[in-house]
Amino acid sequence: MQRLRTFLDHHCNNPALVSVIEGLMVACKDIAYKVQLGSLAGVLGSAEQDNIQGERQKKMDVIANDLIKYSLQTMQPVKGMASEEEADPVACNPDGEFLVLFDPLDGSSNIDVNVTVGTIFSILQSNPGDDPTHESTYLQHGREQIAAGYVLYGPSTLLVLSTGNGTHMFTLDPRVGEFYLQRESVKIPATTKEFAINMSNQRFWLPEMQKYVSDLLRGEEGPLGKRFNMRWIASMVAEIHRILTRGGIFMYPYDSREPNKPGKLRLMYEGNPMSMLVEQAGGKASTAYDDIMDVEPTSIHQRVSVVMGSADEVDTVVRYHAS
Ligand code: AHM
Ligand code: MG
Repeated sequence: MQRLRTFLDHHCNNPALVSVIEGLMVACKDIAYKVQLGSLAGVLGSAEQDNIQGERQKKMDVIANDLIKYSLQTMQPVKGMASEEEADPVACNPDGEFLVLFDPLDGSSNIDVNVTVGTIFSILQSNPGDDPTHESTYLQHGREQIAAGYVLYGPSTLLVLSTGNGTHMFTLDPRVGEFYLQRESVKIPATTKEFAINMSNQRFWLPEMQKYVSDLLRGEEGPLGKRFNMRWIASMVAEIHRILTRGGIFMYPYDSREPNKPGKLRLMYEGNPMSMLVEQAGGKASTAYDDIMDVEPTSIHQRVSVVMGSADEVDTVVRYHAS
């Protein structure tokens, strides 16, 4: 079995980047340990405060955010960071070369019911002269990411990573504290019969999305000609992990409740890194109109409509929106 470090030494020709990924994994192993202890570590429940998005934070959102933040602040190659849980970007080493954006605990509304949660991260190259405290420094397109990944805290703790050369999965052996290669260059099947969407929001979607989902629910008798199965975990990391493992389509689309905030998910902490992982595995990631990684970022906390997974099914959704 190949250790993460050995794999990265062979696959990533950038020692500074490898050291950042390894440093992030130290923080993530700590998060995994606390998540596993749950109530025994006193980490479940609400933090009784809201984040910048106006969402109630869980205790573990704050703990995970602080663990990653403090770890990034000690890394020499990191110039600055932006977090879903922080109002403003945070400066690290002024001579650093990377910017790290992260969702410290995606799916945290599930934590009290012991369902899989995860940390999502995106790594960008900083430009000389960039001010790491300024939002504009971080506003690069998804295509400019030099690495993206997530760590899944489920029955096993997994790292799923891309440095632009395929998407690879690693499993943590908690007995020795090492990640080992589980699957190299995963491939998402192009076709699928499994979809994931929060159906309770149906009346708020665009008419095109309502039509697609209603056609899909008609099964073999509908225009899509096949019977679909539905899954909704309410934890994007877990849904995307299922899709990377066996295919599927995940959608959190445009929503009329938030005309200026397309959908719920965040472009920089969720949309872009997950799009890189999905595309590097042969899948597609779209807003329903454009590739997510081509969306022009205008704010670090901006939202984006998300349709990603098996390539043919994403194409079908895009076709519904083109007509
Ligand atoms: P979070 O980052 O605050 O946890 O929010 C994102 C999560 C995603 O993981 C998941 O797909 C979605 O919110 C679930 O939303 P819903 O509450 O509509 O089921
Ligand atoms: Mg999230």
